[in-house]
Amino acid sequence: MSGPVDAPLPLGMVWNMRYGAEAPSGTQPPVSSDELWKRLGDFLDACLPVAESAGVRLAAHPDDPPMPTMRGTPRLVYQPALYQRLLNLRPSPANALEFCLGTLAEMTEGDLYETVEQYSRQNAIAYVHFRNVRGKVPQYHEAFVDEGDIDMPRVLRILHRNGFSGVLIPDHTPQMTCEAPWHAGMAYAMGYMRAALDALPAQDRHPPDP
Ligand SMILES: [Mn+2]
Repeated sequence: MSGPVDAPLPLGMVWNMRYGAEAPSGTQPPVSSDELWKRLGDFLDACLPVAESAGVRLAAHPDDPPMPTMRGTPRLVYQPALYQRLLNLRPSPANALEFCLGTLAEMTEGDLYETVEQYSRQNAIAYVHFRNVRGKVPQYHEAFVDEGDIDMPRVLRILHRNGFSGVLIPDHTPQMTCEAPWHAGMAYAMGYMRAALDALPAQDRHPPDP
């Protein structure tokens, strides 16, 4: 692959965000995957003790789109198994996952339902990005919540069976042609989520926290 996908990031930018307004011209030097994982370890060493003492869970989103590299920069979590590497790097209740179903479904390896099983059984999911897609990298489309490749009620059944009691939030959806293109898509997803939760078999439901 070549072109803009491989163009290195300018200094002072991280993806589409500028963090250094006074940065000189030029591009960021390359960094290895091992170095990036080492930096993540350093970050977690600094943040986890504070999070643990404050009762906060750090929740890592997978890299979206889940490619091994983007613009010459390696990415951390671009296959489902790499979530386990992140958890194993610094095991802690505060080192948890922002479990983005859409991004996980875009990944080329693994079975999505086994992935939900694996991480919910470990109580590693802090919260869920509830969205759907069709296809996998590099060819995929973001879809409405009920028209993608993921069987969303099946995901909910696994989460409930494993006692997940965290939050589901809608993630990006296609925009509709109306006066509130973004909010209409969100409302559609929210209504779907409410109905899907109501439709869960009673025996799968986790009792509410005391
Ligand atoms: Mn997401």
